[in-house]
Amino acid sequence: MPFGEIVCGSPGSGKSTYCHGKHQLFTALQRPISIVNLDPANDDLPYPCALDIGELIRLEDVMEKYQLGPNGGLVYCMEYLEENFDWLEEGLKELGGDAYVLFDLPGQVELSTNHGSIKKVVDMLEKRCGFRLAAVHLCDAHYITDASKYVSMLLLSLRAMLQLELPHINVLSKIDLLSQYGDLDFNLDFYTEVQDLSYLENTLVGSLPPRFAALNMAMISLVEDYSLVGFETLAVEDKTSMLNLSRAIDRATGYVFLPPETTSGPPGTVNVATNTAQSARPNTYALFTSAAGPLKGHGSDVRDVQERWVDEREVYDEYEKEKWKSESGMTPDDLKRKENGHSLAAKVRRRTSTKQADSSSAMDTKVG
Ligand SMILES: Nc1nc2c(ncn2[C@@H]2O[C@H](COP(=O)(O)OP(=O)(O)O)[C@@H](O)[C@H]2O)c(=O)[nH]1
Ligand SMILES: [Mg+2]
Repeated sequence: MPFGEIVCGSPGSGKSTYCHGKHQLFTALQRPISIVNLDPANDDLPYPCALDIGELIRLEDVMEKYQLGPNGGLVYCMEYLEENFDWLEEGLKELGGDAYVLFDLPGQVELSTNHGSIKKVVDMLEKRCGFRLAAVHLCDAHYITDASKYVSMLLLSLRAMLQLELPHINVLSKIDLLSQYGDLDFNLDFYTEVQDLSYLENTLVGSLPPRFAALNMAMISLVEDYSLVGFETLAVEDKTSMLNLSRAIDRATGYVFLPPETTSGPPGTVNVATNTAQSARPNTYALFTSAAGPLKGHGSDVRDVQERWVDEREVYDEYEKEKWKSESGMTPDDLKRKENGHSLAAKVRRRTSTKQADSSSAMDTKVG
């Protein structure tokens, strides 16, 4: 059975970066993963893409042909995708029945909160292609620094939950940048657990004209009535953060990862290669780490996240730098510089070989 994530959220919330990061992580873990880009505005894809909506329809062509702006063009593209779902279905079939697919959606939030096409595409993915899906809704953590922006983010998240009707994980992305925005009014768990929003009243009344404050309070009571919204956190370059989010998503979809037989499990894991008894359960470790029970370990609690990224960020950064250095002989910055150097060298090599090919074909033409 194929599994997948509908990755949605406002422009710049980190959707494509998250897909790229998850691709790197899962490839290292030998977990299956493919990415389908459904955002026609994504020109420069950072990740290897199994299917790209650009092969079906291009935003610039639509805007030019129908004289539409970018938003109208995107609505057209999504309606076109809905009408031509066969294209997506065929492409997904090629990924096989055990595929794990990330769908990178456009950032125009109305498409996942109001307009019907994405909802219909999601329904067809479930009903026609047999996908088990979760929605992963990324929200820039910057919004929690301002009470009224936080309220609008809550409303947006609630709207997406009600529209998509999927197991839903809201995520505060770029949590690593939070300490740059100054002190928060409350601890991080206040914002992620969305327990008692009435505490926001003082801030809202103090910072907004009375009518807007009243409007915000009305929205708060609506969010509280539904009692659905909560948040996970994400710092995409932090492995612990990515693993914890992945486990939360696995629990929502019911996905159980079976590590390949050749990988060595932690102590206590039944070794399938040598133990052929009927009762041997190859997935005991995977089952109990991902699909069952509350998340355990460092970083799984929001208070750990607060300590790592808000209260003691410099201390942890320094500690991790030292750890990297002692393990690999390089700091993360050195490693990044080295990787950039490699990709720059590869770019230069590509350029030179294209230039050589161009000049030799030009020569051929002249000779011909
Ligand atoms: N510091 C930090 N930056 C991030 C993170 N995720 C994304 N970004 C940056 O946010 C910007 C927008 O990300 P992008 O993936 O293009 O957003 P999208 O429009 O939602 O696809 C890029 O400059 C990313 O490098 C994160 O976890 N931490
Ligand atoms: Mg993007």
